[in-house]
Amino acid sequence: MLGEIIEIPQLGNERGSLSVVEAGKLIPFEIKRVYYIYGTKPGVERGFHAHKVLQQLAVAVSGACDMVLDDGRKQKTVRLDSPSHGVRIGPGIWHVMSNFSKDCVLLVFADAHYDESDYIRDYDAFTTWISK
Ligand code: T46
Repeated sequence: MLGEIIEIPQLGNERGSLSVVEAGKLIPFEIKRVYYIYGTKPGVERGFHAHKVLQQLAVAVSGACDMVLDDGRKQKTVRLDSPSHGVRIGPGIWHVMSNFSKDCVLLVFADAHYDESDYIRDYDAFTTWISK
């Protein structure tokens, strides 16, 4: 499903909150890499690519940003503004992040190591690739 939201349980008490993402339980893929995007300057947009095979889950663990997801036919905009909600970014989804708050930390779980050859960074190349 385009822009599927995964609810991440909040385990909390008077001491505060704790959330956990377990591979094979909350998300149906192994986690091989975790990265985080932060300090994004006002007005900056990021992404502008799709992945050929990579599966990811993105969570704004602090602050907020928007993500537009595009499967070549439909677009969906998701506001990421909670540590208890993540969006799945499957393969073949063009995505663009924008409207980062100053305090935004976007945490991303990925099922493979970094591989630039998995990126399609040109929108026309993406639409050609997705229609094959
Ligand atoms: C994605 C969205 C949500 C690495 O060397 N290793 C890594 O694991 C990553 C993620 C990036 N890089 C390098 C590649 C570039 O030279 O870091 C630089 C910035 O990456 P990029 O311009 O791709 O960043 P975003 O914010 O446009 O996209 C990132 C991820 O790259 C991408 O996979 O799905 O966040």
